[in-house]
Amino acid sequence: MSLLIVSPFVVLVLCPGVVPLDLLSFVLERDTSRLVPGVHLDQAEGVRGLRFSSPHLSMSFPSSDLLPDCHLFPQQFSMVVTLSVTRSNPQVKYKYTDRLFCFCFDFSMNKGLYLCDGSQWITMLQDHQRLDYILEQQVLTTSSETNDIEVFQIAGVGVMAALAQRSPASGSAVYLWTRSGFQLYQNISTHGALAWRHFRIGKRSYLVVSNFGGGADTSGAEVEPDSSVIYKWSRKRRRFVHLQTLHTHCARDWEAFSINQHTYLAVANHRTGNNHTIDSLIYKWNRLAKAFEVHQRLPTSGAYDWEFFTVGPYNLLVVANAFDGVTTSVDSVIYVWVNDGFQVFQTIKTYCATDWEMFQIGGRVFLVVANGHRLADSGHGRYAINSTIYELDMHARMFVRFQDITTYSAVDWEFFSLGEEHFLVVANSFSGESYSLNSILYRWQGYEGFVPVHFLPTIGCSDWEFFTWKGESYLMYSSAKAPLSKVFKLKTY
Ligand SMILES: [Ca+2]
Ligand SMILES: [Ca+2]
Ligand SMILES: [Ca+2]
Repeated sequence: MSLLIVSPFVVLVLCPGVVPLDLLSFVLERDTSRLVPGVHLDQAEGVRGLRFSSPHLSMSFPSSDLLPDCHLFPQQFSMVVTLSVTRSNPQVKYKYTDRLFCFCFDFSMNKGLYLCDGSQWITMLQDHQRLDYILEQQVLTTSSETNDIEVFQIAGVGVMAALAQRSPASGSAVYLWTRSGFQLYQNISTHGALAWRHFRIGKRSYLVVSNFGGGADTSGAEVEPDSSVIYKWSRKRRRFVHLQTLHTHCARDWEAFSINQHTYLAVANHRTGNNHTIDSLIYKWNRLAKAFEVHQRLPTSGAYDWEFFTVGPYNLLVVANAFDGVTTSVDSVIYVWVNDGFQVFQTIKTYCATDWEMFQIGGRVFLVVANGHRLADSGHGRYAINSTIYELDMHARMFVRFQDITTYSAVDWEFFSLGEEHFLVVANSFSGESYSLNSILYRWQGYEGFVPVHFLPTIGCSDWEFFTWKGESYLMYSSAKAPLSKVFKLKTY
């Protein structure tokens, strides 16, 4: 994770005579003769401070350089500083001690100011916005049906969305968010794209896409090998350029993560011809070769999704196994990183598992699985089945069932927070008869768990993505059955 100071509005007020400390000194005191670009000294009512007028990449550095014991950064945040104060601030009540405090000004997800005391985030100031209703903001006509969306940000460019599109003729589109919604930015040649993932190595942005090649012939043999392609964001050309091609097998998902400052990618190889019990691979970035190399092979059964997450010092990776060639009732596996590789931590019975989503509420850790369908003895599938939320039992050191939710061939769960409210939206893709059905938005209601609050009609829903931009929150869905995607604005009050 990299720390990037991005807010154009923050004025950090320091008491007279106090020099910038800790995190700020990292970026400000590299060359004390001059301030880094975008930072100006400011004086107001007897106090001197620093004004950040524009973000600058030279102010980024890995947060792990400074905070080895702080594992609790939210996924998105705007700024973390440490302050030395000798008197209490009227707005933010705290006293100076010799302990290291991290402050998080979060303008993206839970607007507010948070204090990390080394073990947890304490809310100091928070915008108490609540979800009112959902507005259709944009109907995006796409060149073909879409299997997956990846929404990400490129510094200095903005919010982008890469759509994994079915048609080999038109390839896949990367859109840029503008005042009038998503506009086509770059078209990338793909064939039967299944999934995109954005990731960073240091300050550089990358995208990886999985292509489903020719599939299999009647004997079940692969016609032409599938491949996944990694693209690098070229700051000069302001577009994605080819970096590396990897041989994959109907890869349904790519996951990116870093452990001990090394970058890894996990691919979910779904099948080779008709064979679903194959290996999925973990790749590691080789800094010298500037390429990914195979690091570990893990046996999977019709793998559909990888989800990486951390709990305290532990690095965990869970695979959604969908099908073993006979049944969809197979074990999905949670792995834990030990020494230099993943070992089995726990197995969980799933039914054509297509997605895992990890989220935290308070100090509680949850995993929710999207179960696609169960095969009956007749060979027909049952699509209205339970998808299950599991909670990590910290004492038993295992995930235990927390709540069952009926879903309809679920293919994706998306968790997000607005103010102090937490939500899950499920992509229901097929009722057993129709692809036109509601995706459902659930709100966290404590003891009751997640309760349905909004019903969103979709057609062949394949993915939901949440994103924020300039203080507004949005949801986007893609369709695997119609050439359209939709962006919704979350109206708050
Ligand atoms: Ca996605
Ligand atoms: Ca997932
Ligand atoms: Ca999603």
